[in-house]
Amino acid sequence: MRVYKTPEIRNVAVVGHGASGKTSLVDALAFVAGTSKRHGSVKDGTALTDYTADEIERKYSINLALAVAEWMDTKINLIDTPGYLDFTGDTLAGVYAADSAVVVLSATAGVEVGTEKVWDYCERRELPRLFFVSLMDKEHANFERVFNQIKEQLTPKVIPVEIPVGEGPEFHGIINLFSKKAHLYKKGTKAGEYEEVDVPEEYKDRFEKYSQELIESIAATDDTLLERYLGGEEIGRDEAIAAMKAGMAKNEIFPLFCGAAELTYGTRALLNKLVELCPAPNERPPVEAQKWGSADRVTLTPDDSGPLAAQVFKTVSEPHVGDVTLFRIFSGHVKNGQDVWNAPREASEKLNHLCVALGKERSEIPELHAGDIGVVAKLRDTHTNDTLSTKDKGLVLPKIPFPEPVITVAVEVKQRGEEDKLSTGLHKLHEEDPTFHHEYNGELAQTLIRGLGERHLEIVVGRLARKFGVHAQTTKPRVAYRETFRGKSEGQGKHKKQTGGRGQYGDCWIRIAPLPRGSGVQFIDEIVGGVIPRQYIPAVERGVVEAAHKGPVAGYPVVDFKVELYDGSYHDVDSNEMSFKMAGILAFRNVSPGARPVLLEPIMDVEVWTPDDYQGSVMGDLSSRRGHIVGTEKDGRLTKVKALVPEAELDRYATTLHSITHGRGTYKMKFHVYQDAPPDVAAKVTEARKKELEEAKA
Ligand SMILES: Nc1nc2c(ncn2[C@@H]2O[C@H](COP(=O)(O)OP(=O)(O)OP(=O)(O)O)[C@@H](O)[C@H]2O)c(=O)[nH]1
Ligand SMILES: [Mg+2]
Repeated sequence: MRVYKTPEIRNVAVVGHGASGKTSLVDALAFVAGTSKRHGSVKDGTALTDYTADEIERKYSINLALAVAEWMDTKINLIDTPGYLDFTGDTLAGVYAADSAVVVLSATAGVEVGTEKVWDYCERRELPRLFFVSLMDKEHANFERVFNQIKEQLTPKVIPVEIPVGEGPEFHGIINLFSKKAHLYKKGTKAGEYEEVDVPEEYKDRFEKYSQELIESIAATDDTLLERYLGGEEIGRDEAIAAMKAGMAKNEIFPLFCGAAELTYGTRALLNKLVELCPAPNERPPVEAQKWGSADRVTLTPDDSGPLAAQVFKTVSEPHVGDVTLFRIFSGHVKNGQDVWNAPREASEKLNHLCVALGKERSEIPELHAGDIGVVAKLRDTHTNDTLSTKDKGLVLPKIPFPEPVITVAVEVKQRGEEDKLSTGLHKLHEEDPTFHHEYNGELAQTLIRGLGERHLEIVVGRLARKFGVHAQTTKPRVAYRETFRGKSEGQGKHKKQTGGRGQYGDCWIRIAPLPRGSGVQFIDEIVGGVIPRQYIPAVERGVVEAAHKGPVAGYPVVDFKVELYDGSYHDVDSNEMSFKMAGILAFRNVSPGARPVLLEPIMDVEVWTPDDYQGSVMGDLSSRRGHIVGTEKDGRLTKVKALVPEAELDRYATTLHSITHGRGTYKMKFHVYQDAPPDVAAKVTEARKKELEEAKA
């Protein structure tokens, strides 16, 4: 592959709902352009950008992946992104690396949840976009319906540039409104070849209607053009294309194309338009970066002579290769073998074997110009969302705002002794995928993993086995219950041992009383007359505090109470700190059961955003989880439901919400307060805990 200059580059993210045909489209575009020598297919596991073992097995995209279509002396960098919301972090990364996007829709399913999601991502970046309605050959395909859905649900500024000839199994051609010609495809077309004919008689009316709409929409984006159009002047093809490109750059117009990627129908016209309508990197607004080590900001344009700033938007770890880094150059240029600098990590890196990627194939390239996308393996300390610059001009680009995890599960190794391998593996996986998080929770004695959905975490566990040889299984995360007291109680703790030589003696009397929520543990020394010598009092406190880690109800930490130490006795020879600490432990154990101990459960503050249609089901479900609805309010197109729900009832809530709202609902939750658990819940938790502690002993 040759080296392309900045104006000859198009960075295009291919986005859309799951199974809308993105990967098939990317494969077809690269093949029809001749850059890829083989027409692959998702079904056979040979698609260019679905090449990992997980993807081949499951037949859907999990990772963002790159391909190239060289067309009209232009390099189109195609960024294939996953449609499933569990992998939406990669989709967002793709959008941030791109200068424009193709929004792919299925001709049978139309606008879906995932389409709305990627539309929002593109809006954030104000990316110029075009629509491609694929799968036009599928039974029940309906171009008009999809067009209307886009108009109503995404943008009124959508305008068809092509209309299909036939739909479903009859689909065999496309009328282009710019060229005023029809392209007819023969069965068995290999690489999008067509016969060009005049618009068929029976399509004349539709053609006229759509052509009229198209030219009016284009004219509406430009005042002088509009004037000429209204004055009855003809607007030429090149002029119309230029105006459309300018309108797209301002997000004032979104052209609509159609085809059947798998059959390669409609791919040539789309390639033409990606070159003609999508911006080169230098036609996009500049970006701001921060000078490392100072508060100064610099404005960067994709200029070869500018300071180097390249953003790592994806890291893949490949068997036998290690980490492969995908980056987009926002300013400056790089040469094969060049040294670069990762300022925040103070890491010097060498770009050995600088490459461009065509699916899993990588080919070495001598240099990459500003705005281009490249791939390099074996960087030592560079991860997703880092910026590569040079040592004399350390720069940091704004980070890609990856989504926060929505689901948490616990993970444990199947074989004892693999805990270290587990933690190393999880750490590596997080560096690869910033939407995946992990932590060890000492209190729960569990490793928790968080991600964007059950499918996401399932893939993570699979990768652990495949890449790091750690076989793990997921379990329910434990709940961090607490205990406290409702009443008062007092009594003694006495530790006395007489063994051979020197004995042990400590004796104390304490009073336990409840405190308001959030007060913690207070220890009050009320000893008078030296019945316990000063130096032993802190030891008693340590004993009490230690014993309170395991409460009388079910062995959970006890909170919000005070302990008054009011009496005791000592022995001149046998008393020491250890003995008084023991006395404190015993005192707590003796006295605490009498102070009406209760179990506290964590209550979460939950906010759910749902379309109105599902509001009733969402609220019903929250109530069935012992939730208390606090209120509802309108939030744009959605309704926000606020509720307080016990954490114990929220296990895998993301999955339920997804199914109740058909993927449209989202939620956030954070810890709110500890509250008395109802007696039946407390009884169950106590029972379960008893078993757990017994098992741990065994
Ligand atoms: N009939 C028909 N089927 C197609 C066409 N394009 C893709 N398909 C099939 O539709 C399914 C989904 O295609 P993909 O290309 O994997 O869709 P995707 O958008 O990449 O899906 P995700 O990666 O899950 O987001 C596969 O079974 C394809 O074989 C087409 O033009 N016509
Ligand atoms: Mg795909």
